[in-house]
Amino acid sequence: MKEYQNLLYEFDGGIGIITINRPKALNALNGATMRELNELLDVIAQDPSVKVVIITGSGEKAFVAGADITEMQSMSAIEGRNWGKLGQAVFDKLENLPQPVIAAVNGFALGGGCELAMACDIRIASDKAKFGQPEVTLGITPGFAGTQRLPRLVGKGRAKELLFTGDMIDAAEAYRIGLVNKVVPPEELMAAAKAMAQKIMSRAPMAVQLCKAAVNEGMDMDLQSAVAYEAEVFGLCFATADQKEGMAAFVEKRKANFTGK
Ligand code: CO8
Repeated sequence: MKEYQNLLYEFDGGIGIITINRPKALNALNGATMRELNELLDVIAQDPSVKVVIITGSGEKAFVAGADITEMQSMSAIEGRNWGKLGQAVFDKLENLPQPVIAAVNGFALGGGCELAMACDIRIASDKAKFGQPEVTLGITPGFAGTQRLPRLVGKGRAKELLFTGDMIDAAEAYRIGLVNKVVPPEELMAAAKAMAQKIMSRAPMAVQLCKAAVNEGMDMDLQSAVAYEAEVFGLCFATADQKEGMAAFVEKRKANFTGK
């Protein structure tokens, strides 16, 4: 496995764990980190041994404290647009990775960090985590799809409040508004993320993958098209060995042994 400058990658029994690793800059996303993440996601997408991915930040303080402000400070309009497009493309790739992705949010998730967490399928936060989109305090809008994913997760009104004020919220409030799925003490964060990964891994892999595709594709369609898409996906499950196994196991009152076929 290739060594990265700004990322750590480990593989632990079916779980690929990506750590954004620039703790001195609170794991701020610079161009080099984003390009490495892009490359690593391509590797993971092609690796069937990775069943679930967890993304976290290095150190105790931050998940990711945003895009790297020192790098953005002198950007021209065109460079800013290209930087936004790169970030959007990488986060799109993450959102549509075949494997489920869990963000283990260990600290500040601000700006691009909140956007990174929102591009994951599920967010588990330490009770020390803080979330926000402080871009307006810097004279910019979010540029890695925060204006789009935040309202889809928490609703327009709450999203606009966070976007217009730039306020930070704590993990309890993030949970209350539906921005995170679960809040745990910091020392339990990785165990909680791995436990959820294990549970997902125990389910029929193709069915999980198709659920992800149905939600992601369907959310961008009108309801009628989306439910029609779901019917196709549902039908496809009946072509898998795991559907036969899952239903046979139920009828025979035993635990299913899924093979991902
Ligand atoms: N970029 C670069 N460096 C950073 C960043 C960042 N986003 N955040 C923190 N750092 C650095 C600090 O500069 C500091 O470096 P040094 O030790 O060399 O001075 C180090 O990390 C530690 O940070 P602090 O000393 O500030 O730590 P504090 O505990 O005092 O404060 C905070 C922690 C509150 C998280 C504070 O660091 C902070 O406010 N950071 C910036 C948060 C922010 O505004 N993030 C949003 C950035 S904009 C963005 O993400 C837009 C994404 C889309 C862009 C698309 C463009 C088209």
